[in-house]
Amino acid sequence: MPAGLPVLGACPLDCPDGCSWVVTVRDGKAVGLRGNPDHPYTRGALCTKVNRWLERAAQPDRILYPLRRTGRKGEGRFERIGWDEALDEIAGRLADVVGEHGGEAVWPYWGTGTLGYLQGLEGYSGRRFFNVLGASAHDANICSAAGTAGLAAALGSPGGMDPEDLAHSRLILLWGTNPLTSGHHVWKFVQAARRAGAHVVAIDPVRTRTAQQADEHLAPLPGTDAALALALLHVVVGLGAQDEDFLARRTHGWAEFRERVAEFPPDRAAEITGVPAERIVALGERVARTRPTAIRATQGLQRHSGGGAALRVLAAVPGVTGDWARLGGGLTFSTSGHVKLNKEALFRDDLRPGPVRTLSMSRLGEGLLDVRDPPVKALFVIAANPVGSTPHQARVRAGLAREDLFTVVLEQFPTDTADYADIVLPATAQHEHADLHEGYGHLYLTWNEPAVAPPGECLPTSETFRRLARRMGLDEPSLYDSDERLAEQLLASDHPWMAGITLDRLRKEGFVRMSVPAPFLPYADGFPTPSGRLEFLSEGAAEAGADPLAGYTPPAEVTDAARAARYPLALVSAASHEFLNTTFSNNPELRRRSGGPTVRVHPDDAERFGLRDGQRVRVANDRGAFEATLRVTDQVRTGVAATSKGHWPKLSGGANANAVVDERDTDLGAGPVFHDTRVEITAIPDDQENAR
Ligand SMILES: Nc1nc2c(c(=O)[nH]1)N[C@H]1C(S)=C(S)[C@@H](COP(=O)(O)OP(=O)(O)OC[C@H]3O[C@@H](n4cnc5c(=O)[nH]c(N)nc54)[C@H](O)[C@@H]3O)O[C@H]1N2
Ligand SMILES: Nc1nc2c(c(=O)[nH]1)N[C@H]1C(S)=C(S)[C@@H](COP(=O)(O)OP(=O)(O)OC[C@H]3O[C@@H](n4cnc5c(=O)[nH]c(N)nc54)[C@H](O)[C@@H]3O)O[C@H]1N2
Ligand SMILES: [Mo]
Repeated sequence: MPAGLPVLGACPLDCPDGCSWVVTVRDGKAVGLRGNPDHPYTRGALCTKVNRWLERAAQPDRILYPLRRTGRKGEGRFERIGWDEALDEIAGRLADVVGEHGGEAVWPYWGTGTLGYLQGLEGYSGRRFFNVLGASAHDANICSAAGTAGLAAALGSPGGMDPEDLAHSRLILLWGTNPLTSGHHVWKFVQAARRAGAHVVAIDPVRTRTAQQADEHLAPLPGTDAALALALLHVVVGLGAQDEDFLARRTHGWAEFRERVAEFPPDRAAEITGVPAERIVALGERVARTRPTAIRATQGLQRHSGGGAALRVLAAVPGVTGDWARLGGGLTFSTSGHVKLNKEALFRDDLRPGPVRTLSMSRLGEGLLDVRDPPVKALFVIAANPVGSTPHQARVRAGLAREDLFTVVLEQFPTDTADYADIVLPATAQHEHADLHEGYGHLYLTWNEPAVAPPGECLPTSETFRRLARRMGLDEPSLYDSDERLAEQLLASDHPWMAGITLDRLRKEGFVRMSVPAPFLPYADGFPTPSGRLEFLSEGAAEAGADPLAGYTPPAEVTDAARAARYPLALVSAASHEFLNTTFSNNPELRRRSGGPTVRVHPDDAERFGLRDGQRVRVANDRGAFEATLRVTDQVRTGVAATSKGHWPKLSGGANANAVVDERDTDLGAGPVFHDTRVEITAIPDDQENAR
């Protein structure tokens, strides 16, 4: 490490690990960045991507000044303007829109570029400002909504076990999660369990980096996990290995759920999932005899029509085995359910002039093209790149191209989305602003102290909205609270887990573990559901239009037989190793390492469709198409095509995987269905390729 002053900060990215980092500052410049060795989860290591954080922040394509569009929408031609001019124009246009169409015609579209409470999604920086205007509410459902809703139905909260307690597990099911790519710090705890003799199973249609390191890998067809889990329970119950005491005292609806389990013998599940029945029986026997068993499920398997149902059934597994009562047993999805910050005090939704409608982050195309009364007339895109990240790219582009839409994009880089902006405002990067973070894969809060002055005329998002409020002449005093004041309000929580956590302490120590009981058995005293028990049978789910009983919901694009026949492969577009969503995708070195967009298929499927390794192909359906290089490999099971999310469309021939993804909701939580997408793959003829 270079000599200089260490400044403690936090990685802002949308990743469960929420790392604590140390910036080294010399002569006012950030000259080094490393993982905080003292943080129990980060333990000194960052990742392939964030090791290049400072390099990314200093890239020549960084946006440093406010910009005004001079070309057509989408063309990406801009001129530099001053902040005064930018704020005047935005304030004027906003006042017109609100005056003519009402506040709900304004859509503040927050993304996951930073999860900070002060600058980003968690706290919705600027939310107070938009509340005063009466803007539409934004449902940030793009990532984990289905699983969160499914777990809420079953457990009452998505919190689950502390991932660090995986170290105490004897059997770990890594289910629809690829931690060695999407959040590798949990691996230390998996390895600790292994050293103590634990068996690790990956359940994923793709033999990922993680699956390659596991002791065993099962490759179900996408969207069929609930059927697999029900069959594992069928084996458990067949062996009489259910925990009758736990079931009687702690669960609701066991008699009904037991009948549902009986409907899924391994043979039937084998047909649905494509996993051989004897593998299901063997794993079911292992679950039956191994205490404690833990399930690590993250977002992958809930990006399906039945994503909510899948998490309900997965949460039921430790209910049947009684593992919820054991340290190292249960399920972990997102620890954010355990964070007890005073979010109401930060959000101030009471500032709204009245009730407002909610618009869905995963349905931006619909929001801009179809929504009426009032139509969306002003769009603020904050730390998001929806052209690259949101379903049905063609519709997103069509919406953003509307001439009567006023679009402001707060960004660090000239993304495909920024290309549609009327005004682009330059945003600071994490080491240039203050923020407060949780990690959704651990139980620590982390403070991010600004390490250096912002480059050019970049401003923190919080400051941008203070200036805009002033420009609009808004007199609500809380719009002008400083970042420190906001952090203090957020930390002022009377929940016992927040006891003793102050801004002073966070600043001094960098991070603080929430004061959860030790050992941490989150549902030791019951579940936060209406019945106080784990609910196999849930009235809340029934009210949301789902099956009252936890069960299997097939993927919609499979149930539609005509569609499945027309588009023979199920496309999974999961986390890429080199990018974080579309963040880092414009870093030259990481782009080079990614090898550009690829799509992997099994040798049998390649033969079936007459495709060869290394060929340029078109991955398409009736919504659109993207181009990729074909990789023929048995890492992918038959019937599946695997690509990765995150490529910038404009650096990849104009489209990425979201060109083919539908704007359709999951069963619970109204999340997106990224991995529930049927496609066909055809070779791009060589002459066409040469002509390009
Ligand atoms: N390097 C890197 N890290 C990231 C991200 C990134 O883009 N790059 N993204 C971050 C974000 S925003 C998130 S939400 C998380 C997401 O990280 P994960 O939760 O790991 O989610 P995915 O990468 O979407 O999918 C994980 C695995 O699920 C598999 N999968 C897909 N469908 C199914 C299914 O139906 N059943 C089963 N069993 N498996 C299935 C995929 O093949 C994939 O290997 O990672 C975060 N970390
Ligand atoms: N096909 C497919 N698509 C997916 C997924 C998938 O599995 N498959 N996963 C989805 C998931 S899990 C998620 S979370 C979404 C994420 O989708 P988005 O929320 O749109 O995230 P990104 O694409 O990373 O874009 C974030 C942008 O924020 C900018 N940014 C970073 N920090 C700041 C800041 O401090 N201030 C401002 N103003 N800007 C900042 C970055 O430069 C970047 O351009 O993508 C989804 N898209
Ligand atoms: Mo995400």
